[in-house]
Amino acid sequence: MDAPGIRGRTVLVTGGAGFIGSHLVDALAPHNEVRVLDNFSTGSRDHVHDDADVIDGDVADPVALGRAVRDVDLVFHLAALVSVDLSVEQPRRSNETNLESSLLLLDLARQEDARVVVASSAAVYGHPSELPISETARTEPTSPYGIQKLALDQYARRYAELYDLSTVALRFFNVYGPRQRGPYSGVISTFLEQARAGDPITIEGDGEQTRDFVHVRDVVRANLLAATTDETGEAFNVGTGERTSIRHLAETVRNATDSSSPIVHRDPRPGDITHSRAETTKARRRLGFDAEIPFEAGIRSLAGGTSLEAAISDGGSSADGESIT
Ligand code: UD2
Repeated sequence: MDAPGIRGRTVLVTGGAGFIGSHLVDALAPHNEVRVLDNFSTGSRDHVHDDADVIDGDVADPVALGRAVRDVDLVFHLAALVSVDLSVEQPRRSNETNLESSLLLLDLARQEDARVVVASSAAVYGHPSELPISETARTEPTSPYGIQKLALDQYARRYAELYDLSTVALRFFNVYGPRQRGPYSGVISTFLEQARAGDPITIEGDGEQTRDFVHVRDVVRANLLAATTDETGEAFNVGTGERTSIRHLAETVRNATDSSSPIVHRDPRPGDITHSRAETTKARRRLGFDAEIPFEAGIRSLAGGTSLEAAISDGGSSADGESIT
């Protein structure tokens, strides 16, 4: 995907070797000077576009961060310790990466007068007080990770007001797509791996819980829109507005991979969120963002090596209805 309207800029993508960041860099690199700051703890060099300048460093290192932000006019801040479990085990360590570094980044961006798009999360809502979840819903995070993302989200918005810094916070729902990997990568990549290996597909709990799965290509588009919108100082949900049950997901993955893996159940995850689904009106009206990749097509292309375009034109869209079964 190309980055319409973003040309000739000097752009920093923190976490640019990671799952979402590397796709964003691919969209920006053809027409911009792109710098990537990544410590390669979970990201991969193979996923970084050849034209990007790579700084191998940690966002928690003020020297590396200072170097990365110098002379940029746009920052996408995606670097984070994304493991919720790790944040529970080591809240201060994850706070250092997810919040303290982010605060320094916002201060450095002020010096450059750079726009900052920050990766917030549906984790800010905790157990939702309403469904679908609007941006004004109660925020009651259930983990240090969620608390850190909420603080970042609020800092970004307040920096717009207090210091006239152009910021946008994007609250990602359950993002999936190519290059998602590793132990914290989420249920879709876990199920795909299990199905491909012929291992049991393990549903935690009864599988009736639901999520709003949004394809990384849509998430990239939301980031690009955030880079140029006049609606700064705001937080936007980035989801599809649809819900998919984990049971339906397991069946879809099994079919898409032609796998004969059994679908099995184990204990529910303690404290699991039962339902999560984005209210998308604000993002549609004010950011011009509407998710375009239908869930079934997204899964089929991921599973089968078909291009997303082919999978979409093939049909099987769930865009006009909920894919819950
Ligand atoms: C997502 C985010 C997390 C945080 C959280 C906030 C991802 C990968 N994680 O966690 O960072 O923002 O939302 O609420 O997007 N499941 C199974 N079998 C498995 C793995 C998972 O049944 O092998 C279930 C799990 O119990 C849960 C659902 O699938 O009900 C989704 O799990 P997840 O870890 O992909 O994502 P989530 O929503 O817990």
